[in-house]
Amino acid sequence: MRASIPFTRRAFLGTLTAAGGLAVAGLPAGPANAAGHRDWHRVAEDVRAELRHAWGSYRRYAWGHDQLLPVSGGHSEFFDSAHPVGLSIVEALGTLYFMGLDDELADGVRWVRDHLDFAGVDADVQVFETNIRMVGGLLSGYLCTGERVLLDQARTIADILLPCFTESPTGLPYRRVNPSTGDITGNVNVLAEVGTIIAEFGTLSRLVHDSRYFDAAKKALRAVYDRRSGLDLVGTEINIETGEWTDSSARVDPPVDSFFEYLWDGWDLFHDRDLRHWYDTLTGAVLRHEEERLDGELWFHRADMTTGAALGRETSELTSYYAGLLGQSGHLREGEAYHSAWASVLASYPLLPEGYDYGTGKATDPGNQLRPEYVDAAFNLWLVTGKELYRERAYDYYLRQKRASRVANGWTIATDVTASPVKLGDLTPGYWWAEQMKYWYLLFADCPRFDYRNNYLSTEGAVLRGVVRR
Ligand code: DMJ
Repeated sequence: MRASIPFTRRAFLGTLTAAGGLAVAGLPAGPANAAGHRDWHRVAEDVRAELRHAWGSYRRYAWGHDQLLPVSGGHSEFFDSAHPVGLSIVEALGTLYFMGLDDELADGVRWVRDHLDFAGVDADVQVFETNIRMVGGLLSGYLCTGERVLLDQARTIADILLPCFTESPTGLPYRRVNPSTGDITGNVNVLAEVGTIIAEFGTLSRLVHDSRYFDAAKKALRAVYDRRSGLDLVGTEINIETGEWTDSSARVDPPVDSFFEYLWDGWDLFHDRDLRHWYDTLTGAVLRHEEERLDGELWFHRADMTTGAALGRETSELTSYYAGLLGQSGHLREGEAYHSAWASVLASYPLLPEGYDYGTGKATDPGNQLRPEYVDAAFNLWLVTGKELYRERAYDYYLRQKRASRVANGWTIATDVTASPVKLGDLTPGYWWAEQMKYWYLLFADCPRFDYRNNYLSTEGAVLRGVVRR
C-alpha cells in the first residue's frame, strides 16, 4: 500500500530557466546545445585543468593538511585540529591516476609514505568517515599504483576501527574511536554510519587474505536487517548495545542514505547472496511505503517504520545519489524518474541547495557544500543506460558549479544558492577530490585507465574495481 501525505504542493515557478545557455569561458554552452556537437574531450581537458590548478593551490597553501581553504589561502583539519593526515591527498590519489597526473600522484604517494600517521590522531573520529575517506582512498590508491605502503596504511587504519565492531554486543559498531588512546565512544549510531563499511573492509579482506574485516562489516548489516519492522522498513538511529531503535522513522535520506548503497555494493563486489536478498527486501519496502508521485515527479518521503504512516517531504541533496543506485539495482524506471525530479529543482536554483522540501518547492537549507551526489547519479545512470541525457545533465551541472564556485585558488562551497550572486564560503571538501571531479572526467574523457564495462566506485568515489594499470 502506498502512503499518501496530506500536503499541497506550491506553484513551482522557477526564477531561472532550466537548461538555457549557461556558459563558461572557453567551453560550449550547456544542454541548450544539440547533443552530438559537444567536444567531450575538450570538456574533459577543462575538468582536468581545474583539478590540476586546485592541486597547485593545495600544494602552495595547504600541503599535508586535510583541506584547502581556497578563498583565504589557508587550510583546515578534518579529524584533529592538531594532527593533519593529508586527507585531500588521500582522497585525490585515484582521481590523479585516472587523469594521468602522474607527477602529482607520485608526490601524493611520497607524502603518505613519509608523513601519514593516523594513529597519532588524538580526537574521537567517526568510524564511517575514516573508513570511506581514508581506508577507501588508500585502497583505491593502492589498486591504481601497486604501492604497498598504501595498502599497509589502509590496514593500519582499519585495525584502529575494528574494535568498534568486535567489542559491540550486537555487532552494530560504536560510532567513534580515538586512534591515539583506543577509547571507543558513541553507543547510539545512525544507519549510514553502521552500514557503509563493507566495500572497503571487504576489499581489504580480499587483498590481505584476512576475513575479519568483511565479517565485521557484514555482521553489522545483518544486525540492522534482523531488526526490520513487519513492513520490512528500517529506522534511522539505533542503540548499538541494546539493539533498540532510538529513531524509528524510515527514510532514504541521510543519515541512512548509503546504508542501502552498501547492501547492493556488497553484492556487486563480493557476490554475497545474503546482501542481495537484504537489499531486495528492504528496497521493495522503500518503494512500497516511501515513494510518492507529486505533479508527475517521483520523490521519497519519510515514514514510520512500524505503521508506514507518512512523516514529511523535506529531503536532502545527498539523497539524489539514490537515483543512480536504483538504476544500478534493477529499478531503472524509478531511478530515471527520480533523477528527473532533481533536475527540475535546477529550474529554481543555480545549484542544488543542501535541504529541499519537495512539497513546497523551497530550499530548507540554502547552502551547497560542493556536493557530488547529483553528478554521481548521472554518472551511474549513464553507465547503465548509455543515454547522452545523463552526460548532458552532468555537464550542465559542471558549468553551473564552475560558474558559481570557482575562485582564484580552486573551487569552494556556497553558503546561499538562493542569493544572486550565490554567496560563497571558504572550503574545498576532501570529497571534491575523490568524487565529482572524477565522475566528470570519466564521463567525458573516454579514459583508457578505467574499465567502463566492469567497475565499482564506493560511496566516496574510490574505484575498487575497474582500474586498468597502464
Ligand atoms: C561523501 O562523503 C560520501 O558520498 C558520503 O556517503 C555522503 N556524501 C558525502 C559528500 O556529500
